[in-house]
Amino acid sequence: FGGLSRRGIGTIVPKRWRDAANRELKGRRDVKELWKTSPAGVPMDPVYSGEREGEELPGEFPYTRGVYSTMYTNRPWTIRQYAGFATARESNKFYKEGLAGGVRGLSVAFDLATHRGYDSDHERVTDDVGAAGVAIDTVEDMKELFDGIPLDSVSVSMTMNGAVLPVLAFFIASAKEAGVSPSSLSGTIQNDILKEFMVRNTYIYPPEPSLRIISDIMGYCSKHMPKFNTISVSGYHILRVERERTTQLKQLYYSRVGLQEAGADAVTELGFTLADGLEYLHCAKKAGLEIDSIAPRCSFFFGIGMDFYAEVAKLRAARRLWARLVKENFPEAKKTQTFQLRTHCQTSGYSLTSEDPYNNVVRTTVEALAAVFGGTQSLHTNALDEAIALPTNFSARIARNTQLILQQETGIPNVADPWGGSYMMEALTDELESRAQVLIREVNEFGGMSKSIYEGWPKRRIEEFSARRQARIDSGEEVIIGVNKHRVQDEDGKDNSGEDKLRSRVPVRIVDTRSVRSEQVQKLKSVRNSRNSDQVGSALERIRLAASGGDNLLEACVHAGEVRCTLGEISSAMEDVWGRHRASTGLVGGVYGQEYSHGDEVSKVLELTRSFETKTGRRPRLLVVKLGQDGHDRGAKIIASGFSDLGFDVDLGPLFQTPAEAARQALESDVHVVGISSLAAAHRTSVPELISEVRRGGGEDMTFILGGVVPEDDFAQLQKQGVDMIFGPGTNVVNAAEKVLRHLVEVKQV
Ligand code: DCA
Repeated sequence: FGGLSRRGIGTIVPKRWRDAANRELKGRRDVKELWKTSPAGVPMDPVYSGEREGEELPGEFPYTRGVYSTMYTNRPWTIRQYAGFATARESNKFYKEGLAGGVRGLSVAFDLATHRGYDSDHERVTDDVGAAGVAIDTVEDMKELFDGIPLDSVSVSMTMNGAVLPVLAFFIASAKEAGVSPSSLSGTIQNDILKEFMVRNTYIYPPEPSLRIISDIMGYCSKHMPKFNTISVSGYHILRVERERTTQLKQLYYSRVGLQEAGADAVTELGFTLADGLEYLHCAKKAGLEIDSIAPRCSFFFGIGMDFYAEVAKLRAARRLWARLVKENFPEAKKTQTFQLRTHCQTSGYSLTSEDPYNNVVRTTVEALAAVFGGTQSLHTNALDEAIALPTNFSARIARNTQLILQQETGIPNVADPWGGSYMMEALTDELESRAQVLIREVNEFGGMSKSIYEGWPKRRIEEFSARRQARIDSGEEVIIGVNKHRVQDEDGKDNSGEDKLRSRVPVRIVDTRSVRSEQVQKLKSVRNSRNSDQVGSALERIRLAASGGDNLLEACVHAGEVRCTLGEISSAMEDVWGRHRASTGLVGGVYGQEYSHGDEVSKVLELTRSFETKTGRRPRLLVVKLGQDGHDRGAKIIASGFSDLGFDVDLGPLFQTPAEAARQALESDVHVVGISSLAAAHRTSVPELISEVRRGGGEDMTFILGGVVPEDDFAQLQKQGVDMIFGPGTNVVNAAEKVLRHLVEVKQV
C-alpha cells in the first residue's frame, strides 16, 4: 500500500487517516480508489498533511478540515437545488427533471400562505398562493408533490419554520401512504424559528410555544425518524437579508449585513447562527431529551457570498467552534456526530443583480467554489435570473450544471480540505473563530439567544449593518460590477439616468397565481367534502390539548393529516391556544446617513426636504408598506431608515397587511408617498388594489413608488395602474429620495 503515499510531492498520508478512511468506506470500496489523478493526469493524494505531530486531519475533532475523513474523495457534496412554485403537480415535474439532470437531493420551497399557516382559500393570502413556492394545503397535495419520487432513497429538505408541524406531518403521512415508513425517510426540516424572529418573519406563534414545537419535533424524530435532520440552523438569512426575494423561496435576497471590516459580516452570521444552535440544544435538553440523541441530527445552513477567502474560512471556523462549544456546554456528550457541524450552503442571493444578469453566473460559480473548498455537505447554486423572478428551466439548468462541472470536470473533489495548511487560510480561520467567539460571549452575557432576540439587539445589529452596507454600495465604496461600476450604459457612453432600462432582458418565469389559487380552492373543497368530519373535529381537539401541554404535537398532527385536516385548520387549532405573534415595527436611525460617504449628495437632498417643509408646512411624509405574507422586511427597513435620515417623515406599516389595511393607514396618516416593497410577486394584483383603495378613499394626489423584485415587462402596466416610480434592487437610496422629492414638487406640485 505504501507506494500510494508519495513522498516527494509534498506529503505522506498518515496511517491513522487511512484507518479512518477505511472505517468510513465500510468495506464498500477499496481505500486505494481514493488516490486519483488530476484531469490532466497529475497524481494526487486524497489528503495532504504537514507531517507534524498532533496535527489535525479531515474527520478529526474539532473538524476544522471537514466532518468526514474522506470528504468528497469518497462521496461528493449533495447537489440540492431549492425549488418549488405554483401547484404540487408543476413542482413535481420540475423536481423530476432536476433529478434526471443530475440533482441529488430535493429542497422544497413553499409559498408564503403555507409558511404562515393559511389555507389557499384564506382571505389574507389572495396573492401569495403558489407565488414564491409551492402551495400545500393537505396530505393530498404532498402526495402529488412527491409522486413517483422514491422517498426512501432521495433525501428531501423542506424550508419550513412557521407551519412546520402540519408540513412535516403531511410529509410523514404521505410517505406512509406511499409505503415508505418514517424510519426510512432521510432529509431535513429547517425548523429554525429563532432566525424568523430575527430576520425573515415567517413565524406564526409567539417565541415560547415556537420553541416547544422544535423540541417536540426533535423528540418525535429521534424516536421514529433516525435518518432525518430535525433542524437546519440557518445563518444564510442572518447574513444576507436585504435584497430578499422570496420568489424561489429561498428568500432569495439576503441582506448583506455588513460590518465595516472585511469578513466581519461572516462573523455576524457565524456568531448568531452557532448561538441559535446552542439555544436549540439547551431547549431540547430542558425538555428532557438527551444530547446524543438530538445533536447528531442538528444541521446548519450558511450563505456564501463574494468574500471568497473569508467564506472558505467561515465554514472551517464554524465546524471547529461548534465542536468546541458543544463540548463545553454539554460535557455529557459522547457520540462523535454530536460534535460535527454538517451544513448545507447556498450561494448568496444578495450578490445577484438584476442589472447585467449574466454576470450572476460568474458570481455563483465563485461562491460555489468557496462553499466546496469550505467543505459543505450539500449545496444550492442560485440561478442567474433569481434577482428578477423564479428560475426558468434554462437558468435552473445552468445553475445545476455549475455544480456538475465543479464535481466532474475540475478534479476539485479529489482532495479533502485542499486549503488545510495554507498560512493565509489557517490564519483567517483562527481570526473568524475568535471574532465569532466574542459575539457568542456577548449573547451569553445577555442570557442566551432567545433572551437576546426578545430584547431585539441582534435584529437591530443586523439592520444597522445592512443600512451601513447599503450606504457603502450606494456611494461606490463597495464595488458591484454592472450596478455601481461598469454599468452597461456607461460602456455605451450614454446617460446613466434611466435605471430601469439598464437591465439586460432575460426571459422570466411568471406564475399565474390566480389560476393556482382557484385550483387549490377546488382541491380543498373536494378534500373537505370527502372526509369524516367527526374524525376531523376530534383530531383538531387532540391538537388543542397537546398544545396546552401533554402529547407530542407532531404525533397529533400526523394523525390530523391522515384524517385530512387541512394545514390552515391544524395551524389555527394551535393558534386557539397560543395566539398569533405580532412583531413591533421599529426603525434604526442615523446609520445610513452617517455611512454614506458622499456628504454633498446627502446635503443636497436634505436641502430639498427642508425647502419642501418651508413651502408646505410639513416634511415629506412616506409610508413604507409590505403587502401579503412576504415577511422579508430588510429592504423596506433600509428604505425607511434611509429616507428618514434624508429628512422624510417615515411611517413603517406592520407586516402582512392587506391592500385595504395599507390604504387605510396611508389615508389616516395623510402621507404624500406610499412606498411598497414587493419581493414575492404581489405587485401584479395587490399594488393596483392598494392604489384604487386609496383613490376611492380620497387620496387622489398620493404618489406611489414600488421597490423590490419587479420584472421589467410589468413596468408599463403598473405605471398605467398608477405607480409613479419603480425602483429595483441596486437602487441608490439617496438618488431615489431625490427623484421622489422632485416628483412631488414638479409633477404633483405639492
Ligand atoms: N464518506 C462516507 N459517508 C459519507 C461521506 C463520506 N465522505 N460523505 C457523506 N456521507 C454519508 C453521510 O454520513 C450520510 O449518511 P447518513 O444519512 O447515514 O448519516 C449520507 O452520506 C449523506 O451525506 P450528508 O453529508 O449527510 O449530506 P446530505 O444528506 O445532503 O445532508 C445536511 C446535508 C446539511 C446534513 C442536511 O441537513 C441537508 O440536506 N440540508 C439541506 C437544507 C436545505 O436544503 N435548505 C434549503 C434552504
